[in-house]
Amino acid sequence: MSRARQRAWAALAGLASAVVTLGIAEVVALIVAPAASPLLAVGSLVIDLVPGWTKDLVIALFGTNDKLVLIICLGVLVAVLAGVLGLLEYRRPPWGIVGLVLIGGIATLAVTTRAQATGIWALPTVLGMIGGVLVLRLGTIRLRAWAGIEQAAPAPGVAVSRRRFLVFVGGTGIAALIIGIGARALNAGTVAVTTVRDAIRLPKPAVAAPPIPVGAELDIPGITPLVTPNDVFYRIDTALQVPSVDSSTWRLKVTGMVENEVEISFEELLALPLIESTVTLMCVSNDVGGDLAGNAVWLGYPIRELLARAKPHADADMVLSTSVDGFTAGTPLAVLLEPDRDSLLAVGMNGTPLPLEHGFPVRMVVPGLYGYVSATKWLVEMRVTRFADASAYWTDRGWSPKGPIKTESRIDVPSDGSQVAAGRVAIAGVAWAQHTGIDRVEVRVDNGAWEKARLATAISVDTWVQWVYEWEATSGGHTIQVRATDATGATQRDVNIPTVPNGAEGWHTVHVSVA
Ligand SMILES: Nc1nc2c(c(=O)[nH]1)N[C@H]1C(S)=C(S)[C@@H](COP(=O)(O)O)O[C@H]1N2
Ligand SMILES: [Mo]
Repeated sequence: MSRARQRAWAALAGLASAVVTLGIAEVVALIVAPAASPLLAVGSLVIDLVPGWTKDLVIALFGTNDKLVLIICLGVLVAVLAGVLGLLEYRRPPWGIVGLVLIGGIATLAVTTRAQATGIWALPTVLGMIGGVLVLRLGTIRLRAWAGIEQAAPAPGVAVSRRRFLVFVGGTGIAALIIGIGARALNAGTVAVTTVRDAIRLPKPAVAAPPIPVGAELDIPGITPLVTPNDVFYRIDTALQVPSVDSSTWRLKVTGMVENEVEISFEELLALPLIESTVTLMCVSNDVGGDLAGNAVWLGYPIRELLARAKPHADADMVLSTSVDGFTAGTPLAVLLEPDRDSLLAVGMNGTPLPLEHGFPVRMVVPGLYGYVSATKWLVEMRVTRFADASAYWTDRGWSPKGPIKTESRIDVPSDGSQVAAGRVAIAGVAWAQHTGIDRVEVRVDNGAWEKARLATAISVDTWVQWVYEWEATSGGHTIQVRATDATGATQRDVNIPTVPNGAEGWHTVHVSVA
């Protein structure tokens, strides 16, 4: 093979390694944080670093295409550098790899010094670089074998070693290109919607949530916080990638068995009198003692008001809500119409627009019903229909069509398997009977008598309530159990019912050893 040809193929191996680096980085960024893409970070760094006159010149020459020009320039730069690294690694290993790691290091710096970056933002670039190094090394080894510089014994024929090189470099390069472009497009969408979300100023509620009552939050280390901060709020959905829905083009349609179909934009929704309500959201997949539950102050428009405009037919009994990603939930129409239940088209969560993962721009929140039958995120349509005629996502997969939340109680402290010192120990946790309210929580130790726990003040019947029982712990191993009684007088039963098909039931039990 001629020298020129060898150089061209070496440059191609370099290019494949660069594409693999960036492709892996984009895919990892999807999971870690879309803004942690090295392409984006280096591009932004260039914008920050180039002297003012270059920027002015580019804008003067290309106008609003300035970003496109930057991206093309970056692409050309990446391609040239990649070719040079390929050549270097081919002629003088390991200098190509050293160069790649150096450039990757600079990109890592660019990513981790961006606003809001955390250490984990380095991951996409670092993992991408590892992939790139592998491709660069293996690609150039195969090229040397093909050119007859490096011979394995016994040497394969030229045709075989050529095919090995082309399949490896071509295959990894093309696969990474396709996957990388897809991931980049998704990342770009998320970053754009994040910008839109950051610019939103939520209106003041027409009816504010009453202040958290005094004595609602017990001062006990390790107990579940009364209101769950957004960043630790549990997340359950079927979306591999969080949908990016632009609130400025979002519309909600009310369709089906209604007299008037209704369509509403985000701006129109924000202009309506919004109410605030604190509601505990709960997943049907929550095991006894599990943590798939959270409590937030939601801002939204009552669903019954929107339905009143649409005027549902008398024989309808279900609202099938649909998410932009195709998820559906079937909610009893009667529940949504109840005048004293704050079923909301929520736009705000604990004082901010809904986080992307929690359904931005609009989701449903229905007090008293499990999320799978009521809490549709990224909501786009509400179709009024009948349970006899329609079924929702999880109903099609074996879960009950209806999902009222079951009464539960949970021991937060002491945790299962922990060690505590003898003497006064606070056994504490939360209990909930959404939209009914908790009347009593009882604790028993080692199958002894049930003792009444002290209930904190509840925010409302739609939220969990904290409780505590002061226990005189004696040394040895102990079993602690809890049960709650709701406001109708129904006590949690001593059963062991799994989550499928309509929610787990049983007494939460923990074992502790007292020193
Ligand atoms: N679009 C969409 N909405 C959804 C789901 C989903 O998979 N997709 N899951 C539901 C379920 S099962 C629950 S428990 C709640 C969880 O809401 P969260 O992730 O905000 O806690 O969202 C509901 N809304
Ligand atoms: Mo759920």
